[in-house]
Amino acid sequence: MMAASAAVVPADEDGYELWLRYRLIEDAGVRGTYAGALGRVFVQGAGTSMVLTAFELVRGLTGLLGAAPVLVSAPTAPGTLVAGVWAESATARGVVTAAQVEMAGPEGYVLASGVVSGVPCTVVTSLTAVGVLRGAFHLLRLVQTRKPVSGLSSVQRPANRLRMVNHWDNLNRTVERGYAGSSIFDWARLPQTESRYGDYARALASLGINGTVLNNVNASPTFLSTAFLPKVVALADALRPYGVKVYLSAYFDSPAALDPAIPNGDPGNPAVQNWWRVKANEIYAAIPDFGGWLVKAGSEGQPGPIQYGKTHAEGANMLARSLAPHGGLLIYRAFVHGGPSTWTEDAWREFKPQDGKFDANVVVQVKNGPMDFNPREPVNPLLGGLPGTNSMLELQVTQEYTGHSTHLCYLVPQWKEVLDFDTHAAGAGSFVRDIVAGTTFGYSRSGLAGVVNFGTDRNWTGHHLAAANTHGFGRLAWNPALSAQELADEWVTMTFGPDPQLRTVLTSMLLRSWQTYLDYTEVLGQGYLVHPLGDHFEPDMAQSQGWHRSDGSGAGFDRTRATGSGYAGFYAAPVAQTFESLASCPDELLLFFHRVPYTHRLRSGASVIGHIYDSHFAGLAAAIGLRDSWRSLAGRIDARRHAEVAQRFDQQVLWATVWRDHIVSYYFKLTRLLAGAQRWLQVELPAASTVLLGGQANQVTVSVGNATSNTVTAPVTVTVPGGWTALPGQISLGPGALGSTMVQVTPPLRPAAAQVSVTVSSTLQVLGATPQTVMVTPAASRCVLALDAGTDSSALLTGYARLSPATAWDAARGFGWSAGAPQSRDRGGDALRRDFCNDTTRRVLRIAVPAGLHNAYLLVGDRTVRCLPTIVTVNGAELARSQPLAANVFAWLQFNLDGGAAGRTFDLQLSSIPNEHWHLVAFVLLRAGV
Ligand code: GCV
Repeated sequence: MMAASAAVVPADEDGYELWLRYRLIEDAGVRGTYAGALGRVFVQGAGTSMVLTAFELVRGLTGLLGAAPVLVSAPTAPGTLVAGVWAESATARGVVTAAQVEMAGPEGYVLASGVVSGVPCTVVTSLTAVGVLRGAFHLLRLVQTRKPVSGLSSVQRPANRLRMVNHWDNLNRTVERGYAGSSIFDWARLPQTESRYGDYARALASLGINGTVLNNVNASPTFLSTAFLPKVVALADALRPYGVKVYLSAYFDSPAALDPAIPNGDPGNPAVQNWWRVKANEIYAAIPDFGGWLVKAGSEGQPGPIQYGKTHAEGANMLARSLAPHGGLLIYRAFVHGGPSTWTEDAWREFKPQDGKFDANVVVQVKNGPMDFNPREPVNPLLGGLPGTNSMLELQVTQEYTGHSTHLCYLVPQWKEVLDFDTHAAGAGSFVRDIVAGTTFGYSRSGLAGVVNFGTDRNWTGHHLAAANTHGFGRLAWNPALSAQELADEWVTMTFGPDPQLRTVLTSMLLRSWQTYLDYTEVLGQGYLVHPLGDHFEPDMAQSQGWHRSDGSGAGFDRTRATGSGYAGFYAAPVAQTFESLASCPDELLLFFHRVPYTHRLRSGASVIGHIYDSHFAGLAAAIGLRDSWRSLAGRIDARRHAEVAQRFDQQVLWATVWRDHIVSYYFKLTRLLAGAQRWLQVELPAASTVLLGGQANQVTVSVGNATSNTVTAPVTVTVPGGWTALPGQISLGPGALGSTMVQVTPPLRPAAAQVSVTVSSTLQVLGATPQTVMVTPAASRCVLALDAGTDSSALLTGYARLSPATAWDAARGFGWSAGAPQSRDRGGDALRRDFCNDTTRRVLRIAVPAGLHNAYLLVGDRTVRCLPTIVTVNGAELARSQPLAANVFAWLQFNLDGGAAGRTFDLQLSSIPNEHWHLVAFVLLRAGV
């Protein structure tokens, strides 16, 4: 049942339908076969979920078959599709036995072909209406993927009881680690609902997801306020018919935050316990099937029981007891960590001693790895390490460390490795998939949670191909036995159609994308190679050194029991031994567990350093291969989606180059070893050289490395934007040598963020030559006012005046804060961008502007954290507003200030969106026309 490859380019699509696309089956014969089996629809059973079932079947079949199915009230003609709750459908009972439907359970369903009163029928049935709805989606999936619908006898019972998505969505609609626009939940407009909520629910229901946590685990207490409850009720009502329960993330100290009479969140305080009981009663009165609370406690600034001298079990149980009378769950995260040296040990040390002490309605939610969601980590030893505690697995669908919505990184192969990992926790065959399904230790509640990647972008996930991860997560939560190949092919076919060439190419792209990402970003399991506090997108080996530990004398972090942190010993004996021993530790996790010399040989025969170099060159080549494969699909995919994804692949190749160059150059600088198949030159603009003074010549240092076995003498050139001038430098470096040279760059006076690239004019390949952003700020001598904002003591840019929180308005000085001091931060780095003033409250910067028209420029950004808008208003009029900026991206805002005939002062009010920080890095005033 294959369709012919696309002869005409399909019509443009925006991706909104996700995998629920029901395009006409082109082959008339195939279409006829399906129409013959499913052309008549008989829905039996009452309630909203059954109405939705009928709606979905009609919608799907109409699209696929090109004609609406005939709705019938009895199976009197062959080819009737019967969808009914088993107890309410005599027809279903005629085909499906009680034993079958019981086997599927209340959440599952049965698809069966049979004959009723001589009439051949296809039956979708379940003990519940929601089960029938899920079955309807399954049946449509069969048609979408051109699978047979005859001879069906399929009992579908979910492997996991909890199949949840977690939103890290905030009150102001920002999304922590979200890369697809804003939060889909419009809290300001709720309880007014919108059609997108229904479409969201359909998408979840089609995968069998049965729970959603609506808000970020870094939770605002407001979500539990009484005033907020109607909003949650509205969403619960919208999602209920689709079988999706709502849960809320709860702030541990909510009682103190919401009730002025309660001093803290101490679980031992009866007033606190009572507050939670009353809160649970209030919520359940409004939402009788409310799922429960998810809690991040004692982690990354969130309060928790330890600060009150209580254990995690005591804290969790106190909360759980308020939910228990209502059948609610308390999901308690095990993500706790201290600094880099004990990071991987902390969760084990805090949770392992508590095993068996948690109440029955507590589920401990454990991330797949012990660090965070790095591209590769060993399986978290708490999975299998808590036999006496209900546990569930937390995966990250949103691509925090795996390329945001820029890189294609299909995570199902990674998740399969986790699910299929044998922990040996209860002897051989103790797979993670069975532990979280609850069967290994007899958990009463357990399952999977995925930090989801949905946002307000029209296609939900930013990158069209990122929806493959959403789909794969949901399907694995239902059935972890599905293979990555099956899931990739299913998603591709549902999302882009059944063209065989397209399916082959795109499925293969998905399946190799994680390994490709690992090859250009990762180093033998080291974990963090990004700035630990930042956006987790760009490489930053220097800032993550405490985590990866590689230095000139060796690579890796010793986590053995014998000589290291002892982490390897947390696993069950055979696994612990495998990781402990250098001889048996898998190479892909080598540097997570061991510290070795760079000359250490891997199983491939390559040295560690040779592997680091070669795998990163190969990774970039593979990323280019992904881009080329996508380009080869032009004409087989609608032009709009093809072009949008093609743009992302261009970016991916650019960033893969940045990653390769960063990692390879870093290790060459550390080791000066030549190894592997590649030889190259490397150039680098040290951070200080990426700030240029406008309107004057800058002597810029360029570092150069010669990773070849010959002496290299060559000019070092700079490509600059129009209106700039640049004079080259020259290097002469022996084999394996590092050196530097100066180039001269003169940008125009005006502030700008501009792209330059530095390279060595040589036939050798040059790493570090991709264009990079330099910041131009006017030479202070040419400015009316030049302020470097930040802390009281950090370095200042030459000639710039300090603007710190302590700089109160002073008429003689002509600038300063006029009503309350802001905060400041120092992130380290170059003098200009290292530090800034900031606040979540509006602050006023008063500026004396001399007579005449002036251009004001304000630099915003943060080296480590992304920035939401900084808004400048004067007398209520908005003069400038920055776009949201990724970490380490800076932008100049510009507006005019007219000093009139005699000069005047302006009060610049600085603010952001609610609860977010504005940023001020520098302020410059130039006379207009200069
Ligand atoms: C929700 C990491 C992420 C944080 C996230 C945290 C968590 O630290 O970078 O953004 O916060 O994990 O899972 O709680």
